[in-house]
Amino acid sequence: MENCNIEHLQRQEAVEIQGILFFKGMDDAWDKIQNFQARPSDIVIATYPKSGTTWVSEMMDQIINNGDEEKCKRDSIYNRVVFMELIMPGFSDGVASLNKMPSPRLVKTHLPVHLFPVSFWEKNCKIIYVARNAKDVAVSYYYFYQMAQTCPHPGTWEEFLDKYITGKVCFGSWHDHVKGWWEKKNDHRMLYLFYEDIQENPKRELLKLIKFLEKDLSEEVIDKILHNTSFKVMKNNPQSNYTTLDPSAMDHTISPFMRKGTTGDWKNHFTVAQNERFDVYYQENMAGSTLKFRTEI
Ligand code: PPS
Repeated sequence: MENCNIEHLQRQEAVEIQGILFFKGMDDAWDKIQNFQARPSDIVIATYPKSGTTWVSEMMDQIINNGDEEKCKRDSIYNRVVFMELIMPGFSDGVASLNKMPSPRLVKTHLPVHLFPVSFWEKNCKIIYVARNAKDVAVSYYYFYQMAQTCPHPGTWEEFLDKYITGKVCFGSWHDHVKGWWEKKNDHRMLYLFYEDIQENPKRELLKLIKFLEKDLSEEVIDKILHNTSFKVMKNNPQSNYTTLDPSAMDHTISPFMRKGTTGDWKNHFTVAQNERFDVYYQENMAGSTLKFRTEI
């Protein structure tokens, strides 16, 4: 991603690819995305938007750099962990950036599992998937749609929630995303984490990540990483809070990227009627799945 004025790219209509909405620009680059050439040492962070991507990305970069905080301040999070499929000419070309990057590369994706480039499976890359409960994601995504000017118009909260429930937001249905990746996890080198678990016990989840990445770090380094990836520290770190992007791309006066960082904020936004409708839809779509979420901790 580039720190430049992108007024010409603001509020474009989403484009539909194989029934799923994406940002304009990705349609023209679709073949390039699908043919992405992975390297065996690539480490992927896969998420549905607003599920803890930046949080876990920062942890991953800190882990592979042995907790060296100065090294981790070398660049903004979006250049350290590159959003592969974000291709918007004049603003971002994730594939081109990754092609130039030395190994080991940290790769961010929001693609649903069935649209993830096959090269990653063929090269047996390590994948970390992070999932967050659907209600908090809805709220976080709504604020993000307002502040991120590359998103289509969010409409009112009621309108946005309706689009979210029916999967008519960028990157498609939350249900399909979390279930799709969950079903894949036993066939592949994948660590499936939950935002709520990280919040409840960050050390326990960080240790899982360290083990998965086959690193051996001292207690002192682990504590340092925990400190540097806390919400408060990341919110005040320009290299992790997205304030290095031009305001024409993200307007933090509308809502900061590092907004609340909590579980249960949905209760401050859902009306009783919206919650009831959401629960009905949720039961229908999650019936039979072994995947369970917590909406409060
Ligand atoms: S994106 O745009 O999809 O990459 O967004 P993503 O990083 O997945 O999600 C952003 C939400 O994660 C919260 N966040 C954190 N929570 C707790 N601790 C830490 N360190 C942290 N870092 C980011 C961020 O505040 C967004 O959630 P909300 O609920 O909007 O605050």
